[in-house]
Amino acid sequence: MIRSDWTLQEVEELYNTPLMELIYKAATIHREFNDTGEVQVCTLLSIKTGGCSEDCSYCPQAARYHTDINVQALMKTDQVLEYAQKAKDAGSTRFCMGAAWREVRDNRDFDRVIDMVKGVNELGMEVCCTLGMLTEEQAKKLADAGLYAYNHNLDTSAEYYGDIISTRTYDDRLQTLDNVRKAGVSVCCGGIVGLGETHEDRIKMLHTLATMPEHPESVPVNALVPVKGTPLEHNEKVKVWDLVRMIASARILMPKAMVRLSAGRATMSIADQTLCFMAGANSIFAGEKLLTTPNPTFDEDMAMFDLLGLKPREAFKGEKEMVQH
Ligand code: SAM
Ligand code: DTB
Ligand code: SF4
Repeated sequence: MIRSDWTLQEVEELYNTPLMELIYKAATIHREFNDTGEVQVCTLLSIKTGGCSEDCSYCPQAARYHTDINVQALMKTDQVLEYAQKAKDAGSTRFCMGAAWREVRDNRDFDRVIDMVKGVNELGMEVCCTLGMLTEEQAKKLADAGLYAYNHNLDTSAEYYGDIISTRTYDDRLQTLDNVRKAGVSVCCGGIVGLGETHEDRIKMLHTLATMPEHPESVPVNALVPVKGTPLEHNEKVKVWDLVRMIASARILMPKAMVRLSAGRATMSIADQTLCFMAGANSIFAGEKLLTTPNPTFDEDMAMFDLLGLKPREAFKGEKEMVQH
C-alpha cells in the first residue's frame, strides 16, 4: 500500500531499524513494486553556469563564493540539443537541464529554455529542468512545451534549512513544488546528506517528502560533493552507511518513486553503489559531469551494469504503466 499519512514517529522508527534489517525490508518492497533489474539512466547538463545570487552553502555556483568554476551564460539551443542527442546515443533516457538561477524570469532566456525543452522532447527523451523557483504559469508553459519532470530539492529539514540557505525559505520551495504539481509535471524532489545535519533532520526531510499528498515521482539522494571555496568545503565525506540508510528509508516510505543515487558517486566504489541499488536505488546520473563536478563515465557505468546484471530503464515507462492501469 502507498501511504501519505506516515507519522514522524513511524519514520523515525523505520530510519533507526538495524541496517541489515532495513536493507532487507527495502529490497523486499522494491521487488514488490518495481522491476529490480532496471535502473533509470539520466544525464545532466548545466545550461547556465555560475553567478547565482543565492547563498546555498554547498553550491559551487553561488556568485558570492570563490570557486574555480567558469561562469557561462545560457547555452545556445543547438548546442544543448547536440549534447542531448549524444546522451541518448550513450543510452540515457532522461535529460535534465540545470540553470544557476534563483528563479525563472519571463524573458528571452526563458523563451530559449522553452525551445530547448521542445527540442529534447522531440528526441524522444524524458525532459527535466531545474531552474530555481517557478510560478504556476511558467510551469504550465514548460508543460505545454513538453516538459516531463521538474527538479526542485528540499535539501534538508525545514528546521535546518536556514543554516544552509538564507536567501529563500522552505515555504518558497514548497510553493514551487505545488506550482509544478498543478501544471501536471512530474515532481523530482529530494535532498543532500552530509551538510552537517543530524539524523533527526534527515528523518524530518523524509517525513516531509513521504507525507506530500502525492509522493514525488523521483527522489534524488545526493551525497555532498565538497567544493573548494564553498562554506562546506571541509565537511566530512558521507559514510556509505548513511547513504544506504537514507535510500532504504525513502524506498520503504515511497515504494513507487524512482530513488536516485545522485551526486557523490565519483568517490564511491562499485561495492558501495551495489549496496545502494540493493537498498532500493533505481536511478543514476550518468555522464562524466554532473553540473560542474565529476561523475563516473558512461563506459564505467555500463561496465557496472553488466557486472550487476542491471539494464537501463526505457523512456516514459511510468507514463505507459499509468495508461495500462
Ligand atoms: N538553481 C536551481 C536550484 O537551486 O533549484 C537548480 C540547480 S541546483 C545546482 C540543483 C540541486 O543540486 C540543489 O538543490 C542541490 O540539491 C544539488 N547540489 C548542488 N550542489 C551540490 C553539491 N556540492 N553536492 C551535492 N548536491 C549539490
Ligand atoms: C539533484 O538532486 N542532483 C543534481 C540534479 N538534481 C540537478 C545536481 C547535483 C549537483 C552536484 C554538484 C555539481 O556538479 O555542481
Ligand atoms: Fe543557485 Fe541553485 Fe546553486 Fe543555490 S543550488 S546557489 S539556487 S544554482
